[in-house]
Amino acid sequence: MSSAFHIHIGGAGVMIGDMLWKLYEKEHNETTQKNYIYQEVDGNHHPQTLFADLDDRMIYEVQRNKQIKFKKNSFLNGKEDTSSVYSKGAYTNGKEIVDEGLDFIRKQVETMDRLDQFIITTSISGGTGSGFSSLLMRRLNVDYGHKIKTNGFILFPSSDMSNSVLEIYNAMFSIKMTQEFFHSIIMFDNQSMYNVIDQQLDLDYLDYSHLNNVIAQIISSYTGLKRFNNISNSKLFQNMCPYPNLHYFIPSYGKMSSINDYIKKNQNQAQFIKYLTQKSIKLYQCPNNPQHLSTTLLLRQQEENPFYGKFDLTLQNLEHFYNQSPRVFQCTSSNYQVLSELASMKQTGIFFSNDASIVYRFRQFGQKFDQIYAKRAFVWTYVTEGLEEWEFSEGRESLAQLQDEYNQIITGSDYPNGSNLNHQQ
Ligand SMILES: Nc1nc2c(ncn2[C@@H]2O[C@H](COP(=O)(O)OP(=O)(O)OP(=O)(O)O)[C@@H](O)[C@H]2O)c(=O)[nH]1
Ligand SMILES: [Mg+2]
Repeated sequence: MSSAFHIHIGGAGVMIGDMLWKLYEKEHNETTQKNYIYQEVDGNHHPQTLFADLDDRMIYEVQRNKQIKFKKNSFLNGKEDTSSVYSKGAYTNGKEIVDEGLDFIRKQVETMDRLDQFIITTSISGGTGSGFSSLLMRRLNVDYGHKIKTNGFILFPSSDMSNSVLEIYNAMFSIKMTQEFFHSIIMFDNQSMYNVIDQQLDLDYLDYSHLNNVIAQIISSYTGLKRFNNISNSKLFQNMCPYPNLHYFIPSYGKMSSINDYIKKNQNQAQFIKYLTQKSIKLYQCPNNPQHLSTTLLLRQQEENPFYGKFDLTLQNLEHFYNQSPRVFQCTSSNYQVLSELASMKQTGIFFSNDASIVYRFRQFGQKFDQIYAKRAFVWTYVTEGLEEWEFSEGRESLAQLQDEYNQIITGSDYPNGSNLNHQQ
């Protein structure tokens, strides 16, 4: 029996983790493979996880929930957050607690059956989410190397929201970590999620809990393949990477409904797929058209739906590089909700795309960075906390290299229609 270990880092990462474990708790009775994420001691199930933050406020929020039997060594905090400075997370403040964190992970992992993956949630705009994640992931990589898959569900800076200078720097320093220490990255940004949720739900207000709920639902369906159905998910993302470095995925999720609007009618499957694959519900939005290198559809409902195995023309008609058909996974379980104003749907789906159109966002992100770095704004803030100045260009070069790799595929001879694509570079 394989197992997964969850690591939630920084304020946003910890709150996403909080939502996720609440959801797992709701799903507990239906979960057949409990050891995948829990350790069982005397009939109690203890989450195999680490919540790590440099201050204790969010951690304290998680600990308030006494229903879930977290272990003591699932919580790691320092004395003070980073005030949004990567280098405090990666060097000064982070250094004080990283060994303890690794020890907490090791002790838990030792009790697990056969660890096959780490699942990480974090926001790389934050100083802890970027800096401490980079430090911890580098150290984990030394200890666990390439034996264990590392899958990140990661918040990137939004494109239009007024990102602070520090958020842009933090995210730029993190690109290298996403390249070197992760096998797959599922990308989100708050603004895209706001848009998609607002489009699907008619709620009076939206806050972080709604955004975190969406990410939690996606992770839950992904681990649900194993937890409910004992289907291995460990190659799901790996099989979507034509090249190992191109491991960035855009998810779409639907449908959501508030309890008040819930209409109990079956959705037509073809329309449902069409809905899920439309551009406007991506949780990391790019203005240009999708350029799918590979895609996977993950559906969740109580009974397996044979329709998707036999007749997935809507999917096959999606334009793909390499003429590959999308793969379809079915997670058979109810769709639980933690937020009481949301309805538990009969069916939900996630459409994951390894979508080369993200180069647009990478380019935009690089330009923002260049503008602020040209003025050398706040460089001193990072340097006084142990960062070497060459790391600014190292981060930028990692991004440029990644852009190049995607560009080569889009314009390369690999794809006969490459030159006709609506690619903006
Ligand atoms: N989706 C979502 N975003 C959040 C949440 N909390 C904060 N954010 C956003 O995530 C970014 C990083 O914030 P945090 O995660 O709080 O920062 P951190 O990693 O703890 O880093 P420091 O506190 O600066 O040391 C900011 O842009 C916030 O707006 C959350 O619960 N959910
Ligand atoms: Mg914080």
